Order: sequence, then structure tokens, then C-alpha cells
Amino acid sequence: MSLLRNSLPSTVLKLSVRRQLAVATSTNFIRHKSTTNLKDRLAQLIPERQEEVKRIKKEHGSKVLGNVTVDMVYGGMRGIKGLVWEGSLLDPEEGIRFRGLTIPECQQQLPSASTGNEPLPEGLFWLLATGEVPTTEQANYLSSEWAARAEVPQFVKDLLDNTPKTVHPMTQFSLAVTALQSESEFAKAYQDGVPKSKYWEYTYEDSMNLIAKLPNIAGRIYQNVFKNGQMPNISRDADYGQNISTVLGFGDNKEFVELMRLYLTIHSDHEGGNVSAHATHLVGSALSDPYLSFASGLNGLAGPLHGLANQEVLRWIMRMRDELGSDEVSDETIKEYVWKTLKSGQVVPGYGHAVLRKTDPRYTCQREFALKHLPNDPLFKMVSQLYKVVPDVLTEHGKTKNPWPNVDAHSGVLLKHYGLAEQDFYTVLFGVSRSLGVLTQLIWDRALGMPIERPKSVTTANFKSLSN
Ligand code: HAX
Repeated sequence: MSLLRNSLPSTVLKLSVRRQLAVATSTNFIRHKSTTNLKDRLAQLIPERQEEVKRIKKEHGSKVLGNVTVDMVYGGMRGIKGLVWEGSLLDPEEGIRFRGLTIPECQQQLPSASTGNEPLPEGLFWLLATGEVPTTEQANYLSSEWAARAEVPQFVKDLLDNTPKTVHPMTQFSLAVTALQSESEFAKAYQDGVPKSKYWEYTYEDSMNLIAKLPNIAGRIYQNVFKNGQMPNISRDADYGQNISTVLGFGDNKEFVELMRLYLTIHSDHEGGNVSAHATHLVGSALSDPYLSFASGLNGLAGPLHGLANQEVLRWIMRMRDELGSDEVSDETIKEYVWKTLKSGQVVPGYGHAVLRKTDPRYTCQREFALKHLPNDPLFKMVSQLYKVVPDVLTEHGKTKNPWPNVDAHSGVLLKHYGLAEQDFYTVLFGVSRSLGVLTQLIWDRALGMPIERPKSVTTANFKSLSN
């Protein structure tokens, strides 16, 4: 399948052809049409899954999943299987699959807007939540639910309007989400003594409300920090990607809107162990509500080794261009610049990954988007040149286990091409997308009665007494 896709220029992959290709994929999903209401569909699915988990625990509960070595404990817990994450699974060679679907399969099978080809993030959310590819009507249901719930309380608007522009956009994002916690239906229901069996319903309502408000929050941060503070209104009739483009001031640019749909889809989920996903899940396990849990995830996403690489990559490329004095430089000159970065003790942003050992398919699909829409953009050409040069340098450097580019190596150049040039804002968009993955898991965490997390820690002194 991927060979076939690679042999076709992306411009040829119009929707109808994509749909035909979809027929040939091994992971075609039957669309379940019983209801367009996601909560009703979850209510149908949850009892089955609860039974399934009970059965798995009974039949396999004492099976061993692997050994834990001292290296793993000092090494950021790499390779320790210690979490359940339903929405997606990451293969080191192949990359992410959302409920079994690769990114190209999502592009083929998820509903798109009538005006575009890229998958709607609404469809991805339905897929992550249910394991089913939604119908267009089901995706549209989410568009209208999110648009209807999008209004942000006045005090949160005031909070953002009164925050100094010098406060980083990710800090503002986290502040706003934490402040929204006062709206939590889960927290209120818990205080009122709601039974455990209903936790997921309140988690669902909070998650839907929170996701719905993120475009208005992100837009307000963008307009306050980088523009004149005037907020365009979202439309009740538009999809999520269109609405976020509108609040950022790019609503009339059809290509940008398509980019947003794709961007929000591919940044949503990357299984459970990455910092933003794990942090959200961990904090949620204390029955902190979705607002508090997601704010923790955002604080993790704001780290330069994780989501902040989104901004760091473009900054690094622009600095390189300024230092080298041109967009058109030889591979040899770029190589020297990469070595300079490494020798100064810095990482090359956008390269390497804790799990992946090949080019990130999220990078590849953004590259395809660029080849289709902006093949002559000078910065895109530089990104392509880096793709040729950096892996060899990192391999020669000999430290990183994965010399290939990750998702962050490409996104900035696409956003900048359309005029969204303010790098410090980029991770906010990543955070909006990440809400889709981590909040669907939070709903399942509560539906499956996941307990408070409490792994065992040890001291270095404990290891000294280990026998050989
Ligand atoms: N440039 C230079 N050195 C790198 C490197 C890079 N891009 N990637 C890894 N290394 C180094 C590590 O710093 C580490 O060095 P030390 O032994 O001195 O500590 C060594 O190679 C081994 O690291 P690793 O096992 O290959 O990678 P980790 O799992 O420890 O880290 C990271 C994975 C993504 C954090 C790492 O590759 C990195 O820092 N990359 C650059 C930052 C980046 O692009 N982050 C975004 C990742 C994707 C993501 O989460 N997006 O949100």
C-alpha cells in the first residue's frame, strides 16, 4: 500500500482515488451507523469493553510482559510496558497507527470537508473514541457540538487579556485551561457523590466542552500576543479546522484550512508513554478532572524535548539561514552548520525519537502536503536539504538511536508559508490537537475504572546491593 502511494504524485491522490485505494487496504472499517451521537455510541460500547477487560484480567492477569533492568530504570523507563492506551500504537519502524489505521489510511478513510480532501479532526476523534471510522454525519455531529460549546467564560477572556504579552503562549494556554476548571462537571459531580459507573459520562462532557473551547482560547492568545487583540467569531456551521483558522485570521485561505485539518489530525495522539499523554493520564488517575489533567499534559508538551521542538525547529532553521546569509547553500555548508550545533552541545531539533527508528510518517505526510502545495518555498527546500544531510551527520556523531526526522521537523515551515510566522505560538496548535488523543483516553480511563497510578521507586543504594 505505502509503495503504491509513494509511486503516485500526491497531487494525483484526489479524494475519489483515495477512496478507491481505501478499498484495497487491509484495515478497512465498517462504518457503524446506529447513532450520530458520540456519547450514545460510547454508552453502547463501554459495557462490552468493560467485560472484555474483566476477561483479559482473569485469563491473562498473571502473565509476564517483560523484564525491567537497571538501565531501563535510569533510562527514562524506555521499553517498560506499564500503560494501557486504547487510541493509538506506535511501531518503531512503521510509526503511528490510530486504532489500527496508518496516517495514509486515515487520509483515505476518514470523512473530509465538502470543500477539501484532508481528514477532519472530528473524524479522528470519533475513531480514537470508538475504534470505528465515522460516517460524515457522525463527524458533522462533532463539528456542530464543538461549535455550540465553544464560548469561553468572560473571566477566562479577562485573564488572557490581562496577561502580559511577554508570558509565553504555552504558559497562557495552560493558565486558561487550568482556570476553566471552575466549569468542570466532573469535579462538581464528584463532590455530589456521583457513583463510579457515571464517571465517564462527566469526563465525556468536560472533554467535549474543553475541546470545543480550545480554538477560542488559542485564537485569543494569538490575537493578544501577536496582533491587535481583535477576536474573529467562530461559526456555528463550520468544522473545527475551519473555525481555528478563522480565529487565527486565516479563515479565508482554503489551503491553510486544509493544513489545519491535517495538522490537528496527525498531532492528536502518539500512544501513551510520551510526556503529554502520560502526564494527562497520570494526573487524571488521581481523579483530577479533565481540565486539570490536560493542563498537566500541556505543561509537559511545553518542554523543548517534546512539543516545543515545534517552535525550536523553525527558529533553528531561520538562524541557520541568517548565519549562512542565503536560502541556497550547499549540502556541505549545511553539514558544517549541523556539526556546529552538535559541537556546541545542543540537540538538532526535529530529529531523533524515543521510540521511532525511521522517518516519522507524520513528517512524511507533511512533506507530501508541501510537495503538493508549496514545492518552491525556499524554506521547504531547506527542510528537504536538511532531510538529506542531517541523518548522516547524526549517524556519524554516533549518539542518537534514531537519526531520522520527527513530526516537528516539518510543521513550522508549512505554517510560516501561509503567514503564521510566530514560532512561539506553534506548540499551542500542537496542544489543541493533542487534546483529541489524551481526552479520549481519559474517557476510557474512567469507563474502565483505571486506578490511581503509583509505580514503585527505588534508591540508588538499593541497586548497590543487587547480586550479580
Ligand atoms: N541531536 C543531538 N543529539 C541527539 C538528538 C538530536 N536530535 N537526538 C538524540 N540525541 C542524543 C541524546 O541527547 C542522547 O545524548 P546523551 O547520551 O548525551 O544524553 C543520545 O543521543 C541518545 O538519545 P536517544 O536514546 O537517541 O534519544 P532519547 O530517547 O533520549 O530522546 C528525543 C529522544 C526526541 C528527546 C531526542 O531525540 C531529542 O532531543 N531530539 C531533538 C528534540 C526534538 O526534536 N524533540 C521532539 C521529539 C518528538 C516529539 O515529542 N514531539 O513533540
